[in-house]
Amino acid sequence: MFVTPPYHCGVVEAAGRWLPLAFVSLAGVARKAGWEAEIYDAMTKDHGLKEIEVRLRESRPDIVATTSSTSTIIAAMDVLKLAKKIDPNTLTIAGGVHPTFCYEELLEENPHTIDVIVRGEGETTLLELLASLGIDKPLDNIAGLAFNRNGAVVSTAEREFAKDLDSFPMAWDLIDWKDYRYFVISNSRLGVISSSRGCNQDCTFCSQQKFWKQQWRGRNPERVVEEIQHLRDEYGVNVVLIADELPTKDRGRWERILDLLIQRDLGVYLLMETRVEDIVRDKDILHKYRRAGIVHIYIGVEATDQKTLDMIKKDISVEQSLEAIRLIHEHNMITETSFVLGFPDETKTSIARTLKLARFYNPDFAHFLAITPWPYANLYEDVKEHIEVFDYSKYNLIEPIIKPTRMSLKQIDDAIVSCYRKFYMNKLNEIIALKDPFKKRYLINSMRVMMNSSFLTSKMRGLGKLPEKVKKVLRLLEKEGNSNGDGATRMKRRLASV
Ligand code: B12
Repeated sequence: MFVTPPYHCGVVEAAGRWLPLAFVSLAGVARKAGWEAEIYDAMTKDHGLKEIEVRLRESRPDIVATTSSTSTIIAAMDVLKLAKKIDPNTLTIAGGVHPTFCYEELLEENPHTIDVIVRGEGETTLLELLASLGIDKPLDNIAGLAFNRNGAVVSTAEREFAKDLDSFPMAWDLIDWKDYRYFVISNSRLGVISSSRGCNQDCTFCSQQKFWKQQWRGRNPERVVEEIQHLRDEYGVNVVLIADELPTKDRGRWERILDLLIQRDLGVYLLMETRVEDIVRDKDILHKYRRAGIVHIYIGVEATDQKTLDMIKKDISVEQSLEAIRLIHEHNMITETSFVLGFPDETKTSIARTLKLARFYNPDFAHFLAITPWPYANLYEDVKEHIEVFDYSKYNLIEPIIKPTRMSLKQIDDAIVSCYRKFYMNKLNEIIALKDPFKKRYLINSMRVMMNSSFLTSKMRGLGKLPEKVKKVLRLLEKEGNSNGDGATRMKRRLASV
């Protein structure tokens, strides 16, 4: 049984319910090794340890496997502890980015909880591990593992990356499809796919390029589009998140995916992330993005001054970011970006400058994130003296972890909320004036979703009466959306009275 850690911090899950893609290929692999597999997305079902215990007692799995990033590691360990409590003979497996890098610390601190850690890409390692059970093959010969033996941590050879990402037997039939929705688009069923793995960049705050060893592998465009079609035809999926770090890396491959999507006209909305320089590079084919179904692009702008961009090795220029946002808007797609706050030299003045520039860039959505030093990211060494929070469950990009020299953690926390508030208050008038009905509805729904996000509502409560005011404005906007063309001027007048 593959179980997601029951962890919530109220940000991304406010926008939808996202399926655990890693488990789809891992469960497929488990079946290939001759096991029966079950995917239990406790996080999405909002199940806590009590419900998980009931489900484990009902299913009585021989093996319980979980996945974890840094913020979810404590919740992941709780799941495995529970599995051991119910039946000490259950084999427990952990995988994902945090266990991959922090396997020594985890195995030392949880010797009776984790039996095996799968380091790095999971499919081939899991296949070999599962096939070895019961025939007493020593784990030492399986690359990509770590485990305790006689009180010492053993790690086996590095696992090489799979040559063919299209070869995994995806267990889509094990997904409980009714759970997955994107709240921004009504009547949606949300799928998640991966068209490539890896990133060749060197950004010091990120862990993904380290996880994938700065290598990038793309899937066959035909297979990617067939998969989207399969999800639509078989499970009614009409919105798909492309989970890749960098789907656009190979322009030829990417354009082929776009062309195939246009040809097949699947009627599926696509959400994706990429880098600003690829958007600028693709100026001449951006019209194909929208026609292929791409409606929402997240680009990591991260910082608004060149000095910080260079410091974090983002390898982009301020001008490129500005141009990328402009281009995406020109093609009627929605832009989302993040700005990272709380570097050691942060001051109130530098935050005010970031906010001002965020408004100048003017993406549809801006996130103001607290810089978070994953203990294995390159940034960690640069900032470790400034770390004041050591509880991993707070390593979620919203809770400040680093104390800048001239600001307190509380001041960073307040500044983040204040940036959100000021940025979005400005947005409302813009939304009213939008001409494109799809984009307008999308942004209105998103604003509502954001205001329902537990992260923002709980933090804003202490900072004035904004939520009530924004809710009122949104109600008015919604009314307008439903009334087929109540003019922008009339709406502006009404809004002014709020
Ligand atoms: C989709 C996604 C989500 C979904 C998760 C849905 C789900 N249940 O899986 C949602 C939207 C809920 C989400 C939330 C968050 N996310 Co997120 N998310 C992603 C994203 C974009 C894709 C993940 C994915 O599916 N990858 C594809 C699969 C195939 O790769 P994989 O997960 O790494 O799995 C492979 C291996 O790691 C390994 N493996 C993984 N698990 C296991 C388990 C076993 C048993 C085995 C054998 C192997 C194994 O094998 C897999 C196949 O090879 C990644 C970025 C990325 N591109 O990966 C960020 C990412 C994982 N998220 C991140 C963060 C920070 C968060 C949030 C804290 C953000 C927030 N403030 O809300 C929350 C945490 C909430 C939570 N409960 O998880 C960070 C984690 C950073 C870190 N080092 O800790 C990432 C890396 C983004 C980034 N660039 O920094 N996220």
